[in-house]
Amino acid sequence: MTQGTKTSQWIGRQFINGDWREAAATLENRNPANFAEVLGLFPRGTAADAAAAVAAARKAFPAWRRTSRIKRGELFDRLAALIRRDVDKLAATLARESGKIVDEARAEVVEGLHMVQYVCGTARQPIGDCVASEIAGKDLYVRRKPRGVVAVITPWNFPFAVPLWMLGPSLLEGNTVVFKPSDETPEIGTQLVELMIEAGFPAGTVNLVHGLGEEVGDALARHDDVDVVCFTGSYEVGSHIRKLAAASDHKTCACEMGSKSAVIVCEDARLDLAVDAALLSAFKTTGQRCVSAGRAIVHRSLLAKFEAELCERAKSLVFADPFTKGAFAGPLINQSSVDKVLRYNALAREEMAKVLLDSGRLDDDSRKHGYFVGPFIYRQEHAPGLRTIREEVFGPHLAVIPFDDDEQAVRIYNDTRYGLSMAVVTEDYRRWRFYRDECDYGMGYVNLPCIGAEVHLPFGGVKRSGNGQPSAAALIDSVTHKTSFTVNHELGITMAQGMTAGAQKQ
Ligand code: UN1
Repeated sequence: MTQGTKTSQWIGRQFINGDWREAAATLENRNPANFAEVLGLFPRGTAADAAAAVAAARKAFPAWRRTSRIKRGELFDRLAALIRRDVDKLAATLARESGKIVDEARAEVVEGLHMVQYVCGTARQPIGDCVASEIAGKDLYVRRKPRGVVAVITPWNFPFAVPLWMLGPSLLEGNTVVFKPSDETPEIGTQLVELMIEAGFPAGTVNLVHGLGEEVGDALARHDDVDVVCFTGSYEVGSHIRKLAAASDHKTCACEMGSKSAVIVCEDARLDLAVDAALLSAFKTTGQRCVSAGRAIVHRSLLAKFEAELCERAKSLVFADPFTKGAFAGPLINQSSVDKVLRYNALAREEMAKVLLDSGRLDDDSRKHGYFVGPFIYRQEHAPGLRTIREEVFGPHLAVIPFDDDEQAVRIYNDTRYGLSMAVVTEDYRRWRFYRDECDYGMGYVNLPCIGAEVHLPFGGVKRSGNGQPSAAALIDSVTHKTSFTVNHELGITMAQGMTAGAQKQ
């Protein structure tokens, strides 16, 4: 498609109670690599649509939770086959509307597939424990039960894998769901639901509502018949959702929010590996992973070499249309992201940083219609009160912060209100153990970037990065309730804790 062309190829619909529904109003879905291109129109859902979807999910819940867990799991097996069939189509949609380069978009589809495979395998795993009682004639069981209706509110930067991190465990455990994809990536969300329908998920178990966070997202978080809200996105929105959810007595949230993740380069680090780790962590996905590194915390003895190599390599990275061969990353998602990143780049200068590389807005002929911004790298000595080395930017903006000893590196690392992902580059097993234990994070890495987690691990952070309810494999804990169940096999009653059963006949 040539730049400047305006088309409306795709008309999205909502899926409620087993029916595709048109919406009264629509929103445009634009290509971030060429904002003149309208990829399609999709529904601007309302609070009433959200309520209808919650009612459908509630209605479907009793039959779904009574369905055999193995049968529920088998639907995920079918879904896996459909994702494999459509992997190229899904990757293309994802790349087009999120701006993620197509090779990475494919990796994300594969990550979603891995989650589906994990969920399918988990169907045959125990749903609880059998534990001993003080009384020989009693059996004690711990059993997970579904919570009910789960609202799944997901971001544009991982619009296929993150929904599956949440939809998978929720549905497997017997919950029903209302899924609200980001308004930046409605089409891939719709394609995922289409595949789920084709796989055979019954009407009402999966409902899809599109629209704006402040309209549909808020309505779901507020709705009294939603039991769990699963959210991934910014700290500001996550904290707003948690407050809305707290107004009802029973509702819980699993929130994965912002970060100021870091790669720590120790004095014994292999320089080539450290530079690779920093480049991937800071600039892959144009710095728009929630785990992207905004900081490289580097031992002073390596500083000059590290900075020179890092900038040299960063200059050669290609930020281009997602379908360009050899591209390393694509555009930012929208104009407000561009404004935010450029504002933080300027703020680094105001905070007296030494700017090492400022690629700025990339607006040559091939990129002037897209939201392209290149790497910004600066050296900043750690000091109290500096904003750029503490706040999340969500773009290709990297501070190099020198340190002199490991204790200081840990203090620098922990000096932000976030705690999501941390990588340490070292050859010394005593050293990485120290960082492992002293840094605040949800995902830790040694001799790797701080991005690239696998689905069978818990994914979530501490401080402002999360509320202690990680997703991916660990989401099962958030969407189930652990119940105890005690069965007496004796003819009379013997109480635990040595309590006498006074009411009984002697
Ligand atoms: C996100 O950063 O928003 O760990 C999700 C990773 C990916 C998921 C990232 N598996 O980088």
